[in-house]
Amino acid sequence: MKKSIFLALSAIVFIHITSCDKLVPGAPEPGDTIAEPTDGLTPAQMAQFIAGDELFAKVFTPAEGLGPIFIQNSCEGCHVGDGKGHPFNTETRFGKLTPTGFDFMLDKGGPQLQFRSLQNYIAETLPPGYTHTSDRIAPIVIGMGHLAGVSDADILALADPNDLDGDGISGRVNYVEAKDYFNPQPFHIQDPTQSGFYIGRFGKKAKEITLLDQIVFALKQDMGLTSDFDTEDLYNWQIANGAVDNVPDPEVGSDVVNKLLFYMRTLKTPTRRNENDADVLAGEQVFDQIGCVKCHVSTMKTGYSEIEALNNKTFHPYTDLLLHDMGSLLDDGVPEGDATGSEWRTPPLWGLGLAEDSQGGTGYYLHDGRATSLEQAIGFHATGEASNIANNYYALTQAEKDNLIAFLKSL
Ligand code: HEC
Ligand code: HEC
Ligand SMILES: [Ca+2]
Ligand SMILES: [Ca+2]
Ligand SMILES: [Ca+2]
Repeated sequence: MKKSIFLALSAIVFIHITSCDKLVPGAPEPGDTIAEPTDGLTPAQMAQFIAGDELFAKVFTPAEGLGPIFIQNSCEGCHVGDGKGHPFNTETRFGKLTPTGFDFMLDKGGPQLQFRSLQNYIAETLPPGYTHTSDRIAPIVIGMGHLAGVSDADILALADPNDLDGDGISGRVNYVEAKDYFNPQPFHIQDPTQSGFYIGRFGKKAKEITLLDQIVFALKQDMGLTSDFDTEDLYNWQIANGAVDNVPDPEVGSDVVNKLLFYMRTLKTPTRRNENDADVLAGEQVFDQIGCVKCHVSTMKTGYSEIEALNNKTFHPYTDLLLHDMGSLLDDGVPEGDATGSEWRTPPLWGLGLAEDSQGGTGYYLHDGRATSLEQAIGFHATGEASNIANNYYALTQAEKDNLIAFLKSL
C-alpha cells in the first residue's frame, strides 16, 4: 500500500516537472488550463514565476528539514497540478472545547495533526482530551494574486452581518490577529474594536490575512519546515522534544518563501471551457436567478499592484470572500478567529470543472471532500444561510438543474 502511494506521488511530481517545458509563453494546449502564468508578465517576472513553480513542486528532503512529522513533502503533493487535492492528504485541525472557549491544545501538538513521519520518528496521533476535529482537503490555488488584490473595503461592502436586506444571507468578515511580521497595505482595514486584528481571506475559514501567512503556515504545519517567519519546529506530544530534527532553523530562507509567494500571486485565473454553449449560458442565468450568486459573487476587482498583470483587473472568482453560517450540516465545532464551527468562507468556484482531473478521476467537494458530485455539494447548502437558495434549487426542473451543473463545470 505505502509503496504504491509513494509511486503515485512521485508520478505526480514527475508529470509536473516535465510540464514546466510548457511554461514558455504561448497558446495553452487544449485542456491545459491551470498551472499557467497570468497574462502580461514581463520576462523577469516570468523567470520568477518559473522559479516559484519549481519550488511548489519540489520534494523537500529530511536533510533540508522536512518533518520529522509532516503531512506531505511538497506543496504540489496536496495541491496536485495547482488544483484541488485528494482526501488522501486531508489536513486535520483539532482542539478541545472548554467552558471558557475553544483550546487548540498547542502544548499537545495543536492546531494540526501531522500523521506522517520520517523513518525512525513516530507520527503524531490525536492527543487525549481533544473534543473536535476539522478535516480539510487542499483547495485549488490559481488566481490567488487576484484574490489577494481585492481591497478590504470591497469585501466589507458585500458583508451584511445583521441581514439588513432581509434575504436570509448575512456574510461577515473574520477579523484575525496579525502576525508580528505583518506589513499592512493601504487597503487593509483594521478591526475597529481590536487593534492588531485585520480581515482574513485565505483558508477555508478565512483565518489567514495574507498569502504570506498561508505559505508560512503550510511550510510548517503541512511539511514540518521552519522559515524566517516561524523558526520553531513542530512538537510531537508523544515524544516531546524528541520530535525536533537536527537541521538548523530556519530550514528555508525568505528567498524560498518569496519565490513561492510570487508564484502563488501570478498563477493565472482559469480559462473557461464551453462558456458560450446554450446550456451553459442558461445555467448561468439559473445560478443568478435562484441566488447562488449572492455568496458566489461573480465579479471582483483588484486595486493597485506593482505587478502590472495584477493592477486594477476585473475577474470572476465566484466568491465574496466572506464567512457564511452554513448551519448544522456543515458544522464541525472548530472555530477559527471569529468564525464558528458552522461558518465557512465562500470558496471560489473557478476551476470547478477541472476538479476531477487533479483529484484522480472523482471530484471531492466541500471543505472536507464529503460530496462526490456537484449535486451533493449543493444538497449540503440545505441548513443555515443558504437554505432558501437550496430550496430554490430543489424547485428547479431537471433541465434547469442540468444547465446549472453544465455552467458550474464550465468554470
Ligand atoms: C497537506 C496538504 C497541503 C500541503 C502540503 C500544502 N497545502 Fe496549501 N492548503 C491545504 C489545505 C487543506 C488548505 C486549506 C487550509 C485552511 O482551511 O486553513 C490549503 C490552503 C492553501 C492556500 C489558500 C487557498 C485559499 O483559497 O484560501 C494557499 C495559497 C496554499 N494552500 C498554498 C500552499 C503552498 C504554497 C504550499 C507549500 C508551501 C502548500 N499550500 C502546501 C493543503 C496543503
Ligand atoms: C449563503 C452563501 C451561499 C450560497 C447562497 C450558496 N453557496 Fe455554495 N458554498 C458556500 C459556502 C460557504 C461553501 C463552502 C462550504 C464547505 O466547504 O463546507 C459553498 C460551497 C459550494 C460548492 C463546493 C465548492 C468546492 O470547491 O468544493 C459548490 C459547488 C457550491 N457551493 C455551489 C453553489 C450553488 C450552485 C449555489 C446555488 C444553488 C450555492 N452554492 C449557493 C456558500 C454559499
Ligand atoms: Ca523540520
Ligand atoms: Ca501537530
Ligand atoms: Ca442579507
